[in-house]
Amino acid sequence: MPTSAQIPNSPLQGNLFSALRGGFPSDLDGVAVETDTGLNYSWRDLERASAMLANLLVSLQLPAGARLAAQVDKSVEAMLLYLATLRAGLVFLPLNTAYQSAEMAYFIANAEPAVVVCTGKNFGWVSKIAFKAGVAHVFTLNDDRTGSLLQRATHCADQQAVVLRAADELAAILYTSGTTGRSKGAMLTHGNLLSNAQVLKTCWGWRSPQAGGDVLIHALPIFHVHGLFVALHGALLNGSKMIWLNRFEPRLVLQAMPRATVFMGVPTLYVRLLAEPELNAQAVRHMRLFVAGSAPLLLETFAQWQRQTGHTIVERYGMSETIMLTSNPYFASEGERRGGTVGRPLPGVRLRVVDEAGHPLPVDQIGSIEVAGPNVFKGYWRMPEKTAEEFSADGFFKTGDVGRIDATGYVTIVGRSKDLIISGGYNVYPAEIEAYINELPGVAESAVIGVAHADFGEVGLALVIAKPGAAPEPAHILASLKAKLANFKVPKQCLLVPELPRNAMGKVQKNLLRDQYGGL
Ligand code: MCA
Ligand code: AMP
Repeated sequence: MPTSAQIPNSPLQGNLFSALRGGFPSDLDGVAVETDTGLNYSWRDLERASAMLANLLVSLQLPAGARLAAQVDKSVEAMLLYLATLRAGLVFLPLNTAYQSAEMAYFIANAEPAVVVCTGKNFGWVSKIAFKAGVAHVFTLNDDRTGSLLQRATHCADQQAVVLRAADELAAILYTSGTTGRSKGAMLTHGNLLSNAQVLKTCWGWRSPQAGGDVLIHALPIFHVHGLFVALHGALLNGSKMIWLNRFEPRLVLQAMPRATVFMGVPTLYVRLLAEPELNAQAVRHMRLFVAGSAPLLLETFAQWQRQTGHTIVERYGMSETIMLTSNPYFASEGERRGGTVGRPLPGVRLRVVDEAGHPLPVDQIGSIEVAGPNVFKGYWRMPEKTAEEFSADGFFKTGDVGRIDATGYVTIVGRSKDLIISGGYNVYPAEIEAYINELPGVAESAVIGVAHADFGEVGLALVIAKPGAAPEPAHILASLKAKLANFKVPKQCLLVPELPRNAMGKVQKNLLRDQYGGL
């Protein structure tokens, strides 16, 4: 892996969009994005359409730092909205399309966006929440290139002077749920995002268009770090074409592979691709790089991918608060790609493992992972105390992940100190689900734990104690949760139990529950 000194020294000053735009190839008429519905967007299209949308946003005359919240289905136009938000110097707040009204009401009240963009089908309830919270502008954007946002933007000029932003100004806020209380908005700056994108460009050997070029299969959602930043920034900064899938569909990915070179996915995507009989060395012959992350990649999946395709997946590790932290080497000269590990810290990232007192631990000892570097976020939105709690006295961010570093610098994540379930690459915080369950009639208390799942890696299991004399129906409990929460957060199973094991402090011992029910 290159050292920080070898990372290209592009200026970290300025608007991230300008740096991404600087990566576009000189021939702007070439294809930048090809969709599965047969549409082609040239680099000039990306430049012009993002300028038009940015001009629309600039015309709203919003103050610096104003937020634009988007809960829209994946589409090229949704990606252009992100680029336009950067261009206009506003702060992008992507929201998972699975979020329902209570979740949306919280994000909108907490972030106080000036602009909300939602789908036409959700306009009724989303605009109600937004207007009630004082949002001045609500637009719609659908994945078939319709909606008021595009209608309004068609009247705007297709050239725009990118609004200047300093490296430490906010580019995006990503909400990440907390182990206690409500979600926290991780504030990422233009500098955070650009420095990380530049490091990954070098580490993963992105091939410039002059050197044959790369083609990325973009199959991830664009409301989280993996799809929005790691995949998208990589392609744009390198001037690489994207084969754009609005939904992950294994057959479409397989069809795209003969024309592509790079694929990024959460482990569930690899598990589902492995189930395709056509996935073999011939199918991936044109590919050069497979990246996995967001959740632990099972050794079994890593090894089966090697056997079935002849390719070795590059597993990397990241967080919403830090973007990417470590990666297995891409170049053989920098070491082997080791399954079960997340590789070495990226250039510029300082990563240490500490004991409970915060003292760094020697090689191979297990402890809490802490990190520092240009990629580490600015803090949680309007939560200075929470921010202070999550940083050590000497400025390292406490990831909540537990791991070790071996003598060769490879990091292995062995668990989490935070009570978190990662299901199909989405984070689910048991505390949030338990709070909903505990409010249901007939429920005394509950505990939600993660259990192994062949497809999603991990899924939630709800263990519920009934109130004396009550007999709440597990199926009703799950149905009630489905009506209120994003679908991926709903536990896949619910069991009534007589008691929950507790330690001397009265805290539920989830490790014991995982031992007892983990095999379900
Ligand atoms: C869908 N379902 C899920 C999940 N997704 N259940 C648990 N976990 C999930 N992840 C459920 C739905 O509730 C629904 O259940 C049923 O599965 C089918 O839903 P559908 O939408 O059709 O599912 P799908 O399209 O097959 O989606 C599965 C998926 C998707 C493609 C794996 O979850 C996905 O795109 N995951 C990627 C997430 C991601 O990008 N993570 C990166 C975060 P029912 O019918 O009962 O309602 S960034 C990050 O973590 C850090 C920074 C990092 O390191 O990258
Ligand atoms: P998020 O807050 O959604 O960004 O999720 C970040 C969390 O995902 C990290 O703190 C890790 O627990 C987990 N994670 C990301 N990549 C990996 C990986 N390669 N292996 C294990 N866990 C991972």
